[in-house]
Amino acid sequence: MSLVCFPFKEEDVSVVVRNIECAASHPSIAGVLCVGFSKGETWHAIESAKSAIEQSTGKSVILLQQRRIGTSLRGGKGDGMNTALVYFLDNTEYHRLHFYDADIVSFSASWISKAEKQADLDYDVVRHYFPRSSTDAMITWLVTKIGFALLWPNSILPAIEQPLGGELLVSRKAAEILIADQRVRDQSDWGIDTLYTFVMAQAGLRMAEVYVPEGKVHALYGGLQDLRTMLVECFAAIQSLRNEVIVTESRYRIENPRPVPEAVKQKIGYNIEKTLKLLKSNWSPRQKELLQEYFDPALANGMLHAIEWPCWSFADEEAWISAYQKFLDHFEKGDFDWEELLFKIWVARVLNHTMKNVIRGYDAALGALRDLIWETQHNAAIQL
Ligand code: GDX
Repeated sequence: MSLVCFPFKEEDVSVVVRNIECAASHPSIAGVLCVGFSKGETWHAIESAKSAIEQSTGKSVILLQQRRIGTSLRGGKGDGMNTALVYFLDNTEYHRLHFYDADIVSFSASWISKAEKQADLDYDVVRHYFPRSSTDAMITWLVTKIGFALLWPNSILPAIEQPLGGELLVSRKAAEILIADQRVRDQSDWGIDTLYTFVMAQAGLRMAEVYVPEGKVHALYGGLQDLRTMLVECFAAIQSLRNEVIVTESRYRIENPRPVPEAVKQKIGYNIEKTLKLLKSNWSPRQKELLQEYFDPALANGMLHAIEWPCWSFADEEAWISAYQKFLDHFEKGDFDWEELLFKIWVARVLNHTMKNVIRGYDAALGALRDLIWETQHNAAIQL
């Protein structure tokens, strides 16, 4: 029997409670673990609903506040997920642990069944992937997948569809490997998904990806500003791993995707109007100096022009790969100017993708993203 963990902060309580009830009702699930950032409104709503769900399903609902497991980085989702790993390993009646974001409106029993069925074939890790809009997942595509392709082109990492996905199943073996790793325990922030995925590949775990055709419907972003902290923490996680090597092969299997639903194809993942203003915000003299000292002149000049008038044509695929390598060498997390430069250059890149590729339709946009990963991986591999 398995355990489901929902890490949560503050979310729509009706969605969270419904998801807990849905997981607890599943025949493969013996317990639902809710790991809260703090004892806020969502915590109290779960506390009130807990005994009714336990009575109606006959399963345990455990409510825990996340422990401070990392010591140096911001305490966030990483501490929440690692708290769940520790609980799972201490409670040996559970054989597998599932993670799901608590705010998924489209969550259903089939998400659990799919992962369980795949794990029955002796996979250590089963990850869910789903259709996404062509302007969604811009950290996944431009930061994580690019970083994996540049740094470990011959590993399975660039092939993983959604390496940052918060929906996955781990076996006891995978959980033991993850929590024994100091790098994982230290990654208490948004970088946790990167660390889990990286360590799974480095340890040669058997990994599968299952497809969820209905997609992940969840709380949406406004402007790209909402993603700034996640961007910085996900990039810093990749940067912290840049000198690592992967020598083991992992067994890897992926379920074929289905046609993408029209609603997903037509969705715009962020607010473009709000985002345009970000190009001219928060500039300091030092950011301009760093830009001119470290980055290609065409990109530096383009960014400086964008202070006067929103423009993005300079932030093409090639410019992003070149800038990414400069960031890998010089970026300093916690330094406001470096963080702002990473953020604004990424914003320009996302706008360039939107205006150049997305405008040509969903298939062209996804094709451009896939080509970028393929080319980057290929170029990095021949330079090894
Ligand atoms: N315990 C705990 N502590 N839970 C947290 C924290 C925290 O500090 N921060 C967020 N959560 C919960 C949140 O309530 C939700 O259930 C889940 O974690 C995901 O957070 P959300 O703000 O909805 O993240 P978002 O922007 O949807 O990103 C998620 O999907 C990304 C993706 O699929 O691309 C999240 O799982 C990312 O890690 C993932 O990269």
